[in-house]
Amino acid sequence: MPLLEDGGKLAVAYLCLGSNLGDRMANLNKAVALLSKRVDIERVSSIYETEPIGYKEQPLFLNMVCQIATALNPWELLRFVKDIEAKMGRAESFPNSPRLIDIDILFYGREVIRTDELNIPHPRLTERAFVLIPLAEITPQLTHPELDRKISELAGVAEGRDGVRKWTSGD
Ligand code: PH2
Ligand code: MG
Ligand code: MG
Repeated sequence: MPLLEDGGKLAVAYLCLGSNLGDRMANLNKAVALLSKRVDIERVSSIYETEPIGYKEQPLFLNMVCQIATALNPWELLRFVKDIEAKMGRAESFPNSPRLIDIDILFYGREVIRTDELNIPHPRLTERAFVLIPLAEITPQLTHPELDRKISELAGVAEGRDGVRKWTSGD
């Protein structure tokens, strides 16, 4: 099942990283460093401080997105990011605590994969300003393969945009 055309060509994928526990900035940096061991980090967005979506009773997140190039297929990429989450969580967390790091696959080329294990494009990304705003910063012209709408368009109309603010470590 070669998803990579012509054998060795790298796929471009987008990841969203989030942290709302501990030294959030250090957690994002560590995740990027661990990712870079097996994938090429091509672009990174600014870091944004974002209000929690879904479960409101938790601290503010730092979120960012990365564009990567990878020889891993989507299932290998999922395994790889889950291993990084586990490695970081095990070292610095305790049972039932919020996760220090969340790494979600947003897009993998223009693949559409809907299985229990793997859902690409990320099914909730179109509702999430904390994903769309950083993504629009690095790839505004990218189109969603199922909706054929540009990320810049989706980001422009996303709910909760005022809950997503650029963050600098001095804040
Ligand atoms: N992740 C969630 C649920 N809610 N809210 C923000 N602002 N940022 C996140 O990364 C986030 C969230 C589940 O993974
Ligand atoms: Mg998530
Ligand atoms: Mg996740």
